Amino acid sequence: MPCLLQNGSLFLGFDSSTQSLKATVLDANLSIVDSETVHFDSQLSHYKTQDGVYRDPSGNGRIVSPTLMWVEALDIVLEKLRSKVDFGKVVAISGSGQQHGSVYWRKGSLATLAALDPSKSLVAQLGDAFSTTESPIWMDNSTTSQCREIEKAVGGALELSKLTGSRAHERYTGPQIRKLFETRREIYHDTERISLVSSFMASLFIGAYASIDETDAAGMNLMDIRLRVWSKIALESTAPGLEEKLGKLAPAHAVAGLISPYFVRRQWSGDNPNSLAGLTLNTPGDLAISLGTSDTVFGITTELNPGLEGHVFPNPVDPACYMVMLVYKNGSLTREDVRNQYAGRSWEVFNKSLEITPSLNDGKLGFYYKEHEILPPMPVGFYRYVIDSFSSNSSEEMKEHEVEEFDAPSEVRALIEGQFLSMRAHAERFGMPSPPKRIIATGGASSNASILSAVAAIFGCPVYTVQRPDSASLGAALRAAHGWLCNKEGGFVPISRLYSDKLDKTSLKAMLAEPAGHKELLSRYTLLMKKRIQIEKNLVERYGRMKD
Ligand code: ADP
Ligand code: XUL
Repeated sequence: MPCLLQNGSLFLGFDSSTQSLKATVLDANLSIVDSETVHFDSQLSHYKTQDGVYRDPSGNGRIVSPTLMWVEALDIVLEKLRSKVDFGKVVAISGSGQQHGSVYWRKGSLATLAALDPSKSLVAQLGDAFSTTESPIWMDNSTTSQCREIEKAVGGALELSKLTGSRAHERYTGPQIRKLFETRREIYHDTERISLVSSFMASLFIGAYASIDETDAAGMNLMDIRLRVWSKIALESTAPGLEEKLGKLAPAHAVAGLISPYFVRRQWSGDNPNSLAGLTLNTPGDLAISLGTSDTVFGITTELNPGLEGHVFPNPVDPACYMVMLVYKNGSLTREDVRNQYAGRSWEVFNKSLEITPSLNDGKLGFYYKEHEILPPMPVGFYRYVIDSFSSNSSEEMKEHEVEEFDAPSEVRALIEGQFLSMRAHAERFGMPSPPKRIIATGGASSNASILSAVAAIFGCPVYTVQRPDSASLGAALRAAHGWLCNKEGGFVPISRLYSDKLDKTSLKAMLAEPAGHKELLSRYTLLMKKRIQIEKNLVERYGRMKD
């Protein structure tokens, strides 16, 4: 393709996610030339994480990751890349981090960052750089009281959502900072700068504190979503003296600094926003489903309409519109748990179970919350129901009874159907396209064709995938190229100019994975979805964490 990008140049994208650090290298034709992964549990086993995290054994919901592990992962991935990629050709770098996670730099660390010695590893030089060595991450659920305090201080949950794009959520960085201030004040005061995972990783590249990007900042409950500046009232409701610890915000399309004469670094962002870029999502009828450690559903919109459910973020690649998203904590790790219990620890057996059980599962509905769920806000627990009058044409007439357990294959189908019925119901309620024109699936589990076939049947639309399931690092590499182009042209240019009518010649091309299921089945799923939502409402009333 005639290159807007300089021939021979390379663009590097990273994704520091829950379970691994991934890297993707794109050439000037936007073809993938290399990709590397460092898996935390297995390749950095001395940190003794499970799924990349530490879960507090007391059951208080505290979930953190060792900050230094992310640093060491970067050392390793750069080593791996160095053996295959000519770093001299890399002209731009960008990256993503798991959203919401935070890093606390000790006083004096700016000087350490500025004096990093390239002949030594990063991990050898940053051992003392953090005021707390453990970073709270998006899976954490230990800040419920801080969430309620912050909501109360700004005038209620809906007010906070209108102000920042979301009501207060335990994993959001503002409530996490408030908890640190309330419970470990000396650490808060010893902190010079608070980074998100994205700006933290960027800081390692530029040897200075990188600004927090506006899109990722929307996952903190601290930024005014309309004005894209820190909100004074949200800051004051969180902790004193916070603004100076956060530094300035940077627009998502800004180039934040030079790494060396060769490298231009583009603003880093959250993993879901970068996935939106990597999936080239630019049509309002498109919906993306990411099946990674978390499950997320996201799309784009031109209207700003925040409510109590879901989240609104600035669109990282188009300043004129927004990204809307739903997030599930019970994603891949819960599927692994059910696979281990009911499918002999094997994806093959898991998929076989989906093949041998009928669509709609004979009215067996399951709710599997291995972790505290975000959507709906439910504590840990598994619930199973059988619909008695399953052939009825009205969900109100369908009656259900609770059971202890299903047969093993039905457990698998109940888990998979349950997740996508829930996604469809909440996505419709949130005003996302229904039915979508198409779904683009990404994340580790999007490589599973049996799961994608259930998605196509339940949503009633075709499902597409991209070449590699790690769209966050791919999107980061694309954004690196976009940053380079904006820099060259001296201002913002739409990202689609990079690929416009040549998308099918690039590694970003979406490929049809599953055609839409048939119409009659879709209408039965619609009834089952309504029934599921009624049962879910009852469960939330009985056990839920947030009843408003
Ligand atoms: P993250 O980026 O959040 O760390 P990934 O997108 O890399 O996560 O996804 C990792 C998950 O992918 C694993 O936890 C695993 O359960 C899931 N996965 C990998 N292969 C399959 C498969 N064939 N079927 C279902 N899930 C899979
Ligand atoms: C998004 C969220 C998760 C993390 C996973 O709000 O909490 O999707 O970004 O890395």
